[in-house]
Amino acid sequence: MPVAGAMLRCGLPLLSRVGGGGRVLSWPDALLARSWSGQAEQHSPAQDDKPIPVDIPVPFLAHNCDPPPQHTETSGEELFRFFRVMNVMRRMEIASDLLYKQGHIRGFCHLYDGQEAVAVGMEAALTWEDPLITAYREHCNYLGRGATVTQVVAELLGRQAGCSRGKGGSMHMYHLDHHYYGGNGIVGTPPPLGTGLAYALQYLKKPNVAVAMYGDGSANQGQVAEAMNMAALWKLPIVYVVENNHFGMGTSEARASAHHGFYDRVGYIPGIKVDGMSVFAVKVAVAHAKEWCLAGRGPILLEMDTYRYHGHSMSDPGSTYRTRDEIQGVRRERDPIDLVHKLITKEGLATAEELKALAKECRAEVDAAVKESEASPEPEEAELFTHVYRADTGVEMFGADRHASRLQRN
Ligand SMILES: Cc1ncc(C[n+]2csc(CCOP(=O)(O)OP(=O)(O)O)c2C)c(N)n1
Ligand SMILES: [Mg+2]
Repeated sequence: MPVAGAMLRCGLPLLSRVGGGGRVLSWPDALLARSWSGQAEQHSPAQDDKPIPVDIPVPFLAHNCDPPPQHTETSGEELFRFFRVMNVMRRMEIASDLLYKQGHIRGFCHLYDGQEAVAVGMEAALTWEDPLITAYREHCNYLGRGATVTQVVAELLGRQAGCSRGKGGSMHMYHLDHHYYGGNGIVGTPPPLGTGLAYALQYLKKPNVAVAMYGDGSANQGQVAEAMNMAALWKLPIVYVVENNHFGMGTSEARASAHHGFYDRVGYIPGIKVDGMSVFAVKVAVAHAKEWCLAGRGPILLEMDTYRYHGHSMSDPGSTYRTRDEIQGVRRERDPIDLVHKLITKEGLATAEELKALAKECRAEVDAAVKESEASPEPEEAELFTHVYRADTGVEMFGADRHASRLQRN
């Protein structure tokens, strides 16, 4: 099959950060820039871009707005890209799990495997000019904003090649140039901080939308409601994305939330419930929500129905408050990578064998990044107090309680 063969020969690095001429690209563009380079003879964009119809079988549920369409189009290029990116994300999380269990990663570490379609589908509908903020389960969101696997894994290992030079660890990933605001360990903070990002967009008259992510467990916090009130009052361009993976640590949504459902709980803010295991449903819903906000209609809420395969964090085996059957059932019936796999084979773009080889390539890519991270040195002792505060504000805080300030000396 010529298209599949050409695609499978694209064994190129997965994520690049900035395209030619320093233009900031969204990751699909960036990925394309890398994937197409040098591939012209093997690869026919015309063939790969042929539209492929996709049905979204799980109905969108809408509250106070029209639902997005139940069908969309994709292309061979997009399908292979989704397949590769989600595979790399999953392998990276599995590798991190192993490194943690071997004692090489310490401290907090929250894995994202199972939820990949949310990060990937969102980025397919956004650009890196649309600010994104999330909580602590963030490794894959950071990848989606253009980071490399090495930047993530080395950070988890506390090495200089990490995105915070090994001094932050999990939950402290940030990419100012790509409008990625982390990485926040305090539950419920992305909605108020994201509302500030949306306020800035409105104030600066930018044609963009802010996206603030939080979980089903965080949704009951007061600060979430306060932020939404302000966003609705001022018609701020913000998409609140609640990743409903059905548990906050070991507490099920049924035990924590008086109202079942998150998309329809804020009377005055429209919302849509989305199959968060389908990268296509997520992409369509986020595109719909972005359009809503850019039309000046104010905030909108998307509930992503998703599932995490690992426990809450590394200290949670994840199987005491849910059954192994439940986890296996989701893997079997709703796995986000499987969905894309099925479409690729159904369309005859590649065989199962070829996709297995492609997945193996993604695994090798992650293994190489782990090796590179392990080879990177730990931060120098002299770096212990650098990058704690931003240096160029003109003000220096000092004292044990950091309450005193003085003008910075040059
Ligand atoms: C203000 C605050 N309270 C409690 C915690 C401890 N905590 C960390 S994660 C978490 C559960 C949050 O669950 P959810 O919002 O559903 O996100 P998920 O972990 O499922 O992605 C809690 C209670 C915290 N980090 N911050
Ligand atoms: Mg949750």
